[in-house]
Amino acid sequence: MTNKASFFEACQIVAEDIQTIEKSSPFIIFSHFDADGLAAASILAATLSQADINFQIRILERLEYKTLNNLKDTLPHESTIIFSDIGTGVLEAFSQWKTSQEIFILDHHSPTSKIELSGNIRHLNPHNYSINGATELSGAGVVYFVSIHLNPQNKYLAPLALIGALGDRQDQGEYSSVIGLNKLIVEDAKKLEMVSDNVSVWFFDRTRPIISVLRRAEFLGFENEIEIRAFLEKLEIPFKKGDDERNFYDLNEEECRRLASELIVQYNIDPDEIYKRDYQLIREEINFLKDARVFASKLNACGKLQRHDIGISLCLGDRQTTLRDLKLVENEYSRIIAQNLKWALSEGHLQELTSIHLLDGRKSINERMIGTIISILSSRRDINPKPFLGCALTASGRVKISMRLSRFQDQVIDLGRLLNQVVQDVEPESEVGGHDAAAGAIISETFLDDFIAQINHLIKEGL
Ligand SMILES: [Mn+2]
Repeated sequence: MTNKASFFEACQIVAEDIQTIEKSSPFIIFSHFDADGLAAASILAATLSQADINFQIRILERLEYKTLNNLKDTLPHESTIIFSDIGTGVLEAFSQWKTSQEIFILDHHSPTSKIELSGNIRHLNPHNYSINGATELSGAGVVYFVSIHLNPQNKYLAPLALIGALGDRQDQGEYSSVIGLNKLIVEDAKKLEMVSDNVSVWFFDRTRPIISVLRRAEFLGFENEIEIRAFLEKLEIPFKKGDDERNFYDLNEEECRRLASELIVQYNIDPDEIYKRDYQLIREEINFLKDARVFASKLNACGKLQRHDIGISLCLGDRQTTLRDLKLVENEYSRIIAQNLKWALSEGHLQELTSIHLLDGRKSINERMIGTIISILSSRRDINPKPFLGCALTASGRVKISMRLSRFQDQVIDLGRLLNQVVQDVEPESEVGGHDAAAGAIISETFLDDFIAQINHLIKEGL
């Protein structure tokens, strides 16, 4: 049997188990707080409602051994518990969970070791079928395949599974296409005429005025709006329509092509940064939500500001009060980003060490924001291209480390591996996660200086 077929067989078994379980008390869903986790929780919510199963949703920022151990005692004995986009990281804690509860772990994070679980704890993860959960299927995708095995009519949830994959940056194929099982999800959505996927000139949030779209694309390196206006004038691309600003979608095909080729030829921008597979949610009535990547970014903002309720209502289709609430979330999110960036770029807060940039945000930046802030810094052309390391304090008094490669550096470094290696040396019991270009860890504050020194040293030595 192919990997795919055995994975689907496992989805089928999970679906049957969910169907046959005694449903005397509501299911309890624990999901992750990022876009993928919120999309996964929403697919579960839609699936269980349709099957007349009562449920509650709880969103977690992370699932540590301690969190899971505390949870154990608070959950009703007869409940069924689903973990989505979360759980694989603490399989060992699950293996010690002696319980009669029915537990489902539907995750795509990479398991660190093979662990035997008792029969009432099921762990469904593409990695166990040689399917790469980092690039080929997200948490929402795993839940989606269970959902359609429960009821094939649930294929209308495919756009949410795609949003989850994009939220986890799984668009790593040619022209930023999704690959692997994610592609089957796109096919399902296309058959239902819910998604289109043409390759086109792509910038973030094209419903905004052209100038502001280009200004926000930090990697283009425009210094200010005057420069962008001059650029557009030279190309004879009008940025006004009467008194109104034209938005990016107003550009015709020819104008898009002219703009792209100028950026590629004269500004040396990599074509892969400009041409992308454009996943459009055709049935979406709200313009700015039609771009699935933008949709994912909105969910992400909801997660970061702990307004999971808004994210989930958005996924479930509420376009009334949710839109108003979303606006408030976005304003607040932009305000926090602007404030943090201003802080990072003032008075030497961003320090340049021999081989990394260090942003010590322990006193100023929230743990949920540190990754976002260094991601933005890492796409700026005006900062020397080196890896970025940011840190912030967690609620439990530990230090969250986030690392990103600069968008402009040539040196290839697997940051996930690097962090793992240093953690093994410094504090082996810490949590680490991530891949080549983005990775993170949570460590004790006592080890922080050591940790940074080692990373700086290892990169200098070429690892
Ligand atoms: Mn995920």
